Amino acid sequence: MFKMKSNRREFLKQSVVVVPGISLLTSCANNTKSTTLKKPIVISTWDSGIAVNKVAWEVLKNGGKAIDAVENGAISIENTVNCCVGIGGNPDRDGYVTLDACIMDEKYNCGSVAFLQRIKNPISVARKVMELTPHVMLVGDGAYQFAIANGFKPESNELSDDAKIEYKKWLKTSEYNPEINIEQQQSQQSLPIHSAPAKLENGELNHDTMGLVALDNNGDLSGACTTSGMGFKMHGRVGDSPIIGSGLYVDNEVGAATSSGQGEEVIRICGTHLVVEYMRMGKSPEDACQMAVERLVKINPEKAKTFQVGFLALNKQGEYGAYAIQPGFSFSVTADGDEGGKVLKAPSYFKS
Ligand code: SD4
Repeated sequence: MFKMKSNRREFLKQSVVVVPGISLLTSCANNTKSTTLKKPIVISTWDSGIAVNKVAWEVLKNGGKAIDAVENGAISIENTVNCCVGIGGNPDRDGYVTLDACIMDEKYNCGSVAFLQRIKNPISVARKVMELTPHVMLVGDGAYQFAIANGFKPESNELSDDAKIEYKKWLKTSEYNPEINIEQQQSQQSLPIHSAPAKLENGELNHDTMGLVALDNNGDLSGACTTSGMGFKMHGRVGDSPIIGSGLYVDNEVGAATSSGQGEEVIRICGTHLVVEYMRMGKSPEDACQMAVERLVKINPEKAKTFQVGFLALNKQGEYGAYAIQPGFSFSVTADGDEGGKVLKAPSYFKS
């Protein structure tokens, strides 16, 4: 699925049917925003979410809990080799794959791991942090030790074949020298600090995090977010994905939201918490996502042209929506009555 990334981009270019609001990418449905109560339902980032939703749906359709659905969905993609989630993902500048993940249930319980290496299912470690510790977040070696102590197997830190190829290519063109203080250089030039290129060598945006949120039959919301982060980031860099309120937020009274894209930008506005708060004020999921994007753009409209952030939200009524800064952010929806799932294209602030 992720391996066919360039084909997927082609598919996205060729298959978009533009309708008001959200553009439909598959033939499964023709409305853009749900208006009636839909449950159970699971929505997730990108077209790769279709396969993830399918796994989550197995839990939801049998009356299972949203928290189990989102964890199982996230595990399923962590178990595949792809650019952006799990130990097969693209490494950081120094050649290490470092993973970020978080999970949140219907009772504000949350768990998170960041800068975790050599563990296949960071989302399950995050769940264990949530369930077994008094803490919310464990990072680096501490997270790794905790994982091992809880029965997770240490994996090799050898890069996947795909990641080796990508890393080699990146090293060639980046001429990366670990001695260079990139942050300082950038601040001297008054440029925004990017810890990784916003675009890859082939022009594709440097992301594809898996974030998913679900509403179960019982009416409870939960969410999960998992990623290997921005490819070729600085060693030690942590993005928005494991940060509760940035990459993921769930408020069972109101709704849930997740994000994908340039994590630094999401963090500075506590993006998904903001989306949920807009929904609390009565905004629809899509409007809430749009308002969060507009908040980001307002900070620096010129800089906003250079990066992608997409938000995805689901409210307590089973209504969903998304909005991104740049075109190209897609998401997957699987719901009662639409079990096969559909891929939708999010509207965006910039149109091209
Ligand atoms: C990050 N938000 O590490 C993540 C990157 C991402 O798809 O979205 N990847 O900043």
